[in-house]
Amino acid sequence: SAPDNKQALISLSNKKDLQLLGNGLQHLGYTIVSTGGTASALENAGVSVTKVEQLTCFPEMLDGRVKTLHPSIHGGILARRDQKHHMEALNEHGIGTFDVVVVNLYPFYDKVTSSEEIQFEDGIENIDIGGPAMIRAAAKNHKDVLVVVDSEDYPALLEFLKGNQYDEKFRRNLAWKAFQHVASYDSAVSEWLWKQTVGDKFPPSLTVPLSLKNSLRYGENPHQKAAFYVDKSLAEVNAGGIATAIQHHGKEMSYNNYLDADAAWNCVSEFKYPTCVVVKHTNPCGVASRDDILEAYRLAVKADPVSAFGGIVAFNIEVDEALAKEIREFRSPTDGETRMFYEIVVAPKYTKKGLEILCGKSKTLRILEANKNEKGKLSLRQVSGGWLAQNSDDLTPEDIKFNVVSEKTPKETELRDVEFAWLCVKHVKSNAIVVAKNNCMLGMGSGQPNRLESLRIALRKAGDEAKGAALASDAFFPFAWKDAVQEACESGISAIAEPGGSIRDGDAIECCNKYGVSLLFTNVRHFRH
Ligand code: 93A
Repeated sequence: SAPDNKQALISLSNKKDLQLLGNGLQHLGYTIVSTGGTASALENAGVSVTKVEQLTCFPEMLDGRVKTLHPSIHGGILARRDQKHHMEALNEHGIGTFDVVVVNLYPFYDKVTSSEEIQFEDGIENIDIGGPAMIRAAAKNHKDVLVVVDSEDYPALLEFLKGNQYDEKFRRNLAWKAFQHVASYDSAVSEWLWKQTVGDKFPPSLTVPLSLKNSLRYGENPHQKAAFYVDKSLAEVNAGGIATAIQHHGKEMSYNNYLDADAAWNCVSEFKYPTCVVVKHTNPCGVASRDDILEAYRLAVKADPVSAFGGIVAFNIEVDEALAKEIREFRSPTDGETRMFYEIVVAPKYTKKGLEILCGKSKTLRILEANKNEKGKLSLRQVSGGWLAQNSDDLTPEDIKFNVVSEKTPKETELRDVEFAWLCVKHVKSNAIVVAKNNCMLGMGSGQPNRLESLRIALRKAGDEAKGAALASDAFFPFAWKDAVQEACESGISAIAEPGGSIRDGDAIECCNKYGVSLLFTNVRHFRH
């Protein structure tokens, strides 16, 4: 245990597990020095404390703005134990050293993002100054001072102190974590201040508080190293989507798994009715909405069973026993024999029984429980040497006016098909074409460098079912005659939705009129490059 003069400094806004920490340190013979609220909480927990004021011989002042900013505190943290003159200086002023510093900061982020609008002054008062100063000082002097900013590290700290062995790696890791903590804190402050000056307008201040979640086995390919970072700000409000999903079962998530699961979850989350989305290589290849989710699942797989094999299946409602059984047993529609195989199942919830059955499907099947996706997120993409930032594409069919520009007006059912196709096409890589009917995607063409080719792929997949179905295109048709619009009309499509805005819009309208097809302009484009 520690010699008599060992001291620990504790100053915490979040007092989680404080008793465990205080008792543990006291038990190991540490003298505990603490700030006002923390000292009271420790005393209530039966731990004896020395108040900071007793060391500084100075009261807390300026409404607490100056509590620990004093040489008696910072001298005790920063002094180099291996420098004789440092230790002499401490002796001369009667300052003792600190061996352990445990601090977490004013809850700035929670305050400024809480649902109640806070006053500017209130935000300012929640900027912690003394806390980061102690954390940074201790992290700088980690050779002799252990710095802890996360209550999850208390057990490891106490265990380490019991062992009494010098471990450079452990100390450096704590120091790294400490600087990460302060950096993300400061980035939250700077983002908030930026918003106070530009409002919610673009561009935002780009200091996203990312924290390393874990290393991945490899990237898109085995020869690429990879890691996964989460946006701490979203994780804290439980809106991290796939990044903060709980994995109940299965093999470790890979880089490509995260991309695909994200695409599937983003797509399925947009639908209001019970919906199943099957994704392959970030593209939805099957989508169906039904009151009966079992039927929705079967239809989504049937849309393209070859692509669905080895894909990601996502639901926007709870997976119960019946649905889990269906997922386990369903045979590939291609041969009616092979059981379907998937990489991942994603859903907002599972019943106990449902989860049990899915776990039994295969050892490797990854089962994810994802939480909500925040709207209005910033979407970032990297290019060589920089980043592109944009608002996420949050428009849904309800935000869009489907203007009929053809002579034929679509029937109510056709209009619903158009809206369904439109919601699907938003999630398909450009050039994107979706054919849909009766709340079910029948075919899609994605990622082709020309629209006609995407259209042909979508129509081929839909086959005979294209007759009477709706077709959506993520951007306008540059040509109509002897091109995409005419081919769509000839295949028996009954309604087409596209943004409009081409210099040949007139040709598209004329062509649809000739074939008696409804044409609707949305004035909204959904590129996905
Ligand atoms: O207002 S401060 O920036 N000035 C300081 O000198 C100071 N020292 C510690 N905030 C300061 N702290 C913060 O007080 C700590 O970071 C911690 O979050 C909080 C603990 O206060 P209490 O123990 O009174 O609850």
